[in-house]
Amino acid sequence: MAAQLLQDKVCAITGGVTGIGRAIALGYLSHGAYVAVNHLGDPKSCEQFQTMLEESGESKKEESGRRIVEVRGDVGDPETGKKLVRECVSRWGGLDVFVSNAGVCEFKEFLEGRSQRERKDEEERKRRKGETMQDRIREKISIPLTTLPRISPDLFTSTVQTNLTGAFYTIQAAAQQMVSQSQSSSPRPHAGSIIGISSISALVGGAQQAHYTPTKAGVLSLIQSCACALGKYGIRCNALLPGTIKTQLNEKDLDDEGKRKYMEGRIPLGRTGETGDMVGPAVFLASGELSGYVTGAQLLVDGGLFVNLQ
Ligand code: RM4
Repeated sequence: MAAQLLQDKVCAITGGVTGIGRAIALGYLSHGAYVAVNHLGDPKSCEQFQTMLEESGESKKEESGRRIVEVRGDVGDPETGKKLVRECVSRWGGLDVFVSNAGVCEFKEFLEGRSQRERKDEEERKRRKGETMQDRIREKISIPLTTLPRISPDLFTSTVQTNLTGAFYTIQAAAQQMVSQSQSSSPRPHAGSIIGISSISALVGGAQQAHYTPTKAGVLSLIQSCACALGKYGIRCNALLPGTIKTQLNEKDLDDEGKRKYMEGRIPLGRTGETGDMVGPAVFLASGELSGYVTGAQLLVDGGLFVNLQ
């Protein structure tokens, strides 16, 4: 049996039934932890949680004896984080590790108008149709500014609500519990580890992510301040910065061969990431034995993408 680096640790994770969250939740389970998995509670997420029960073998056990449990709710609702923490305390007696992972990213142009790619495709079509350069230039400047939806106020607000406001509410609820544990007469072996899933996009921009990158920069900054605020209780707060990891968030984006090849070409390790690549770093930051003096840190998990200028 692989080393159980999180034996009987109580862990909670938001957005834990798909992508990076799912991989970390199942990874923690495989290291001997108890895991409370938050998801939105829509039929698809409920189904995805059921497949996690099967995949982990926990479905064979009585519900009360399982090491994994679901907690439904939108992280943008301040009550969801509190509910998630309460479930851990009532079921397993406390909370050791909290992973703020829930996030959304719908690729969208910042402004209306045709994207670079659409213009190129259009150009090519016209060139093949033998249209002159003059015709094409005349065409270019006459394209009405209504074709491609830009980032709407609703999309901006909902992205911030889930990615940043949700992180704030859920991390605050977890910290509240960890502080009260650290001041109780029987404190837990380690005061607690809080992990914020930020992104390489906290450090660099994305032409179709102007609503998204500020939220990831926000999560990184939130974690840095939490490290300052909670250090006196022995609680550690660190950020993981995934690069381009293949998940449901970028499936459509990376389906575009041009875009995928461009990303792969920019990554020194030569491939986009798998969700499993996030498990080791998440176990490292969760374990008081492995990272007991690590707090306020940001760990890129990107195959070298960030540093690769040339
Ligand atoms: C990440 C980063 C990746 C993108 C995903 C959706 O934060 O921006 O490049 O594919 O989000």
